[in-house]
Amino acid sequence: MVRVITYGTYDLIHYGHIKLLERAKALGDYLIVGVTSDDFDKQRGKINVQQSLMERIEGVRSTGLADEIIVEEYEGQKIDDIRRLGVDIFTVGSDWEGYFDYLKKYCKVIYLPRTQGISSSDLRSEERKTRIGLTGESSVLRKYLNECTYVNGIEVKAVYTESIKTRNEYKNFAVDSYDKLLSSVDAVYIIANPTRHYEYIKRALDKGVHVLCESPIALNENQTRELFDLAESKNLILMESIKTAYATAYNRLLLLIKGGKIGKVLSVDAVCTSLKKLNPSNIENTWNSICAWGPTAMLPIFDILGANYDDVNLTSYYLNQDKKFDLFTKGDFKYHDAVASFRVGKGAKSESELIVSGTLGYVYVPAPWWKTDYFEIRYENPADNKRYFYQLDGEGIRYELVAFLKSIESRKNTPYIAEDSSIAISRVLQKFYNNEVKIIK
Ligand code: C2G
Repeated sequence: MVRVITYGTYDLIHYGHIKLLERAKALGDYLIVGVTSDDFDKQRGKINVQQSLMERIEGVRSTGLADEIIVEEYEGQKIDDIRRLGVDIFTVGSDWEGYFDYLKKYCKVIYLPRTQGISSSDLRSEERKTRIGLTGESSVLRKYLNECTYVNGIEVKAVYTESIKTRNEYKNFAVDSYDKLLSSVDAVYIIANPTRHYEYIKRALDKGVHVLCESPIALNENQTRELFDLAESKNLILMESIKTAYATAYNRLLLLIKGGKIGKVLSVDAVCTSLKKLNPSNIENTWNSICAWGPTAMLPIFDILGANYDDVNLTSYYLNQDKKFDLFTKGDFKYHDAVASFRVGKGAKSESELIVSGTLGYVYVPAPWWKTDYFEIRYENPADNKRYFYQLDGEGIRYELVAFLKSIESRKNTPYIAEDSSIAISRVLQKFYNNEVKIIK
């Protein structure tokens, strides 16, 4: 019996895939199809896959051509599979010509002519692309402009920045008013001065435009609640942008903690510092420490312990007497059965790590933990320590944009940042701006 194997994503299965499977089947007597896992696709840069692994497996099964279906999860698995499953022939479409010649040591390798004129990515982007606008006063806009190119189904239509100088950098995208931008897009990404976010978001939602806004959404709890209610009433998406939430490693450490790997969590301690040269003459347009880093630092606290803390105390070291710009802020949370802290600073430097302490062990994420691809779970006996690595491309921005697009298409808010967390972040910021803060200086 001649055993044949082939692999693929098989997203939105189409006749190109089916013709490949038919010819693969005809090469032997038994056909094994390896369908790629979501993680493996992400690792190899396929971030636009529309269907889940199970839907894609079901698609392959429905052709009736596969005698066996397995999941491809890691680089190099093909060699394992060929040896383990006694495969005689490996085959794949000619778009991979030469790429798998290394398998000739283990079995026959045949490249079958690819079917012209159809591909999953064409099917994906056949639907009207979501027109997105970018607005704000930050170099991060350039990053988003670049990251949008990785996301199928998104088209950048307009960029609005208040400063003419920055606007000129975005030549063919630049528009000279925010209203003009809103009238030409379906969705907008906002990274303005935090004091302006509420107004920018409200104007977008009032115009029926979906919103992805750099955290904080607003500087007080009521405004954040009001904006989420407004979005819901208009069947629009309002999504908070904290890139860390979309990093695979961060999401995996949350799952391991929730699965009890370190026992009961007693403390979450996050540090985010980045010493920046501050320009005192432009300080009102500069993000202070608690806005620039507070949401990121608070995210793991609320993701792991929830947003219903009993109390929070803030201690800040201010730039000057007006107490609006903190160079450094420490936040201490008390929960009914745990504690948490964050330390953030644009005028201070510390070890920017994340440590989650539990009754069985702890999670250690090295600096810069907020864009990490690596973490450890450590125990009393170092021999039991475990290390995890998950590739992160583009600091998580492209995954965030894919999540935003999927939320718009499904009209369901992203599960990555709970609305309660967004509201709790605004509540803490409200405490800061109400000067309910102990002062270092
Ligand atoms: N295919 C084809 N004609 C098309 C589209 C795809 O013959 N119009 C073939 C591909 O060459 C591949 C299979 O169908 O052999 C599945 O294609 P994809 O789902 O796009 O997956 P891909 O990432 O190309 O799979 O490690 C091997 C790769 O996973 C190959």
